[in-house]
Amino acid sequence: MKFKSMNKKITVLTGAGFSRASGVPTFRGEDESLWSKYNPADLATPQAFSRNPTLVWDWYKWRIGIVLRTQPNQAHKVLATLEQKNAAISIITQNVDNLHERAGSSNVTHVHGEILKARCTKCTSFFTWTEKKLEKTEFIPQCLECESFYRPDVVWFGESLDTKILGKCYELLTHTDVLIIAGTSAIVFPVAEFPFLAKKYNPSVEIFEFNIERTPISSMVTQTILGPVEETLDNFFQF
Ligand code: BJW
Ligand code: ZN
Repeated sequence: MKFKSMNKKITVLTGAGFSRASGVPTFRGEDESLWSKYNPADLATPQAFSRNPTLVWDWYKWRIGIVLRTQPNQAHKVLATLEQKNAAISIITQNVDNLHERAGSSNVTHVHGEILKARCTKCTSFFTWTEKKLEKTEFIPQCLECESFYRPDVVWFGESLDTKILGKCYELLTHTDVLIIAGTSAIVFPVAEFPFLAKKYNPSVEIFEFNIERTPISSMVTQTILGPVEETLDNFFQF
């Protein structure tokens, strides 16, 4: 199928499958996925961090290393090219990597935070991870201003999403002509509600899902395009 992007507002919602071809592990599904090897309750909750910050930071440092050393794939590049060609495109990503930005997309909203950023658990201090900093940081990173621990600047289970960021998402979702949902299992709330919200506000919104398998939202979208998104997205748009 060839989709003409001219004069249409496009919102793209991406998930872990979008970065899979770049070597960033997904959370669910395949044997190598994070939650088939690790328990999220031990690593991705505020309680896990209070109990064992060293364990949590060791796991995040491993994942930060993967993100620092990887490159955007063809799917990231397709979205950046669309923007270059003046398509009205906005990206909402659940991904904590920065691969959309590194491919050249500028309108990117991170709903679950950014793994390359760390923020102080007490004050407003934060920093960005680099390869050098990762190499030098042996223990839990600690704030120079107030001596508290830093934590990864991501959204853990049981934590609320930033209200300003959610507001931006609602604005995009309720004013879009086309919603592309790619590489997400669509089971984590509140993001899992986004396609329903878009359809509620605009019943004629066109929703295209890109995934290697069907998901809980497949029955409500206009069309599901099955296959690896790094291959199928390129063919979808008429440049
Ligand atoms: C390909 C491909 C290829 C592979 N091409 N496709 C209502 C009901 C029930 C529970 C809740 C509820 N409301 C809230 C909750 C609790 C919870 C939740 O939703 N739990 C569910 C598991 C049921 N939600 C929360 O806690 C959220 N907070 C919240 O709602 O606050 C208010 C509240 C709190 C408590 C109670 C009630 C209200 C916060 C959620 C934070 C999620 N955090 C994580 C970790 C981020 C940090 C980090 O990276 O470490 O975010 S979990 C993880 O899942 C990560 C992801 O962003 C998120 C979504 O995953 P995603 O992107 O969909 O990836 P996968 O791996 O699941 O799927 C990959 C897909 O790609 C698959 O479909 C593959 O087929 C496909 N694929 N290769 C195309 N090449
Ligand atoms: Zn501090």
